[in-house]
Amino acid sequence: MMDYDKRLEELSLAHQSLLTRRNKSENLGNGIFNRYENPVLTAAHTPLYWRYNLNRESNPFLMERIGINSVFNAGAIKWNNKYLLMARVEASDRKSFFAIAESDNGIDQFKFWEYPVVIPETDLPDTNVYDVRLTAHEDGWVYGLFCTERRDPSASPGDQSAALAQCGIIRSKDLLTWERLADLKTSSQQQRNVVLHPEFVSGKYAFYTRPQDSFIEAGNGGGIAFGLSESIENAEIPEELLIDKKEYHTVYEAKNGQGPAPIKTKYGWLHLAHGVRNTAAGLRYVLYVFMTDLNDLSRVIHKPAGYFIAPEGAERIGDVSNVVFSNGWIADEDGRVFIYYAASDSRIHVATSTIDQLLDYVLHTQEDGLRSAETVQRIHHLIDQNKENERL
Ligand code: M1P
Repeated sequence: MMDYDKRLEELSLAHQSLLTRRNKSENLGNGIFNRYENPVLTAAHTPLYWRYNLNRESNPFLMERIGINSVFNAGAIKWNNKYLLMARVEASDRKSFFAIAESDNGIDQFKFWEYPVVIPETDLPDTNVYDVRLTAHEDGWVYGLFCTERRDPSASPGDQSAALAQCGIIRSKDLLTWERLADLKTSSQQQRNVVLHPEFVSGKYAFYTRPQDSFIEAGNGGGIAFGLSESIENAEIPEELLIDKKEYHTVYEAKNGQGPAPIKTKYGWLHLAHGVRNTAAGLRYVLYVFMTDLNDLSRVIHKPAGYFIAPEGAERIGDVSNVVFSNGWIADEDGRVFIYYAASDSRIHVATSTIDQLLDYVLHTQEDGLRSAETVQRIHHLIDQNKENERL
């Protein structure tokens, strides 16, 4: 006969030890950011009382009644001096939802709030919601823009995977209760990775979008776009302007998407985005950084070549392997930046950097030369420079 009390005690101890575990930064890093030893949030971090019916009579085997598969792709915000992640939690039934976890230092001991977030629905219920981007807008609200997915009504009965993705919008003043606004209207059939800019632009709400014409492939969707809407309650973008396009033989040749809302610096807006390329082993998702002009948000003024973060070691393995994805970062008052990135659609990691480091990276790293010969020439140049400076 199973010892209910013993099992409960062991489960609680294991959970407590995970939640109180400290995180350690890697030693050397690349000078741009530091990775950490442990993921900050995983499925195992979800409270036991979300998963187990803790009643000896109705659950004598103390079995999990609701399975949690993964915790990934989190929006992030600093709130009341805590570092908050609004994570995409995916249950074992494949439905994802949002739940907030908080930490005192942003790098470890994240703990979920008691209840997952309740998202009110529109007249057209969402089948699945995911990848929220949080924006503290200058209008005083905190907005969450997320992907709402529903079955494609034009799909044949035999096709049970065709979906339509659009941008859902919620807002809150306390992050506890959320108001649902109308879904964003654009002329694109599919819309994912939509992000609200934190400031008004010409008195309007500004959005980064990613129009595409098929669910998985970007198709003719050209990349990250920018658009303005008169209203947020009934947001509609009449015109999307392509600002960062897909490009042949780069890390964003198949598709790309804006990450979190950009960070304002004295030199321009810092953006974090993901780029996707296709390989024989499937799609590979990496993160890259670029900067847009302070006055003309549609103008990219700096864009270092290649990726900023690519999946490494264990990060490469998960439900959708070879993926890093970020929709949340926090710029702290002291200049530190916490970059929350999910690994392989399974768990969340943190990388830390500073505004100074990110500016140095974005301002002084060369743009993609787009040809092998150019890369070789750049390395030759660097070797010669180091020789001149007697660094060899
Ligand atoms: O599986 C990788 C990612 O795929 C999608 O991103 P994108 O729309 O750019 O292809 C999203 O479903 C994202 O959640 C997921 O991490």
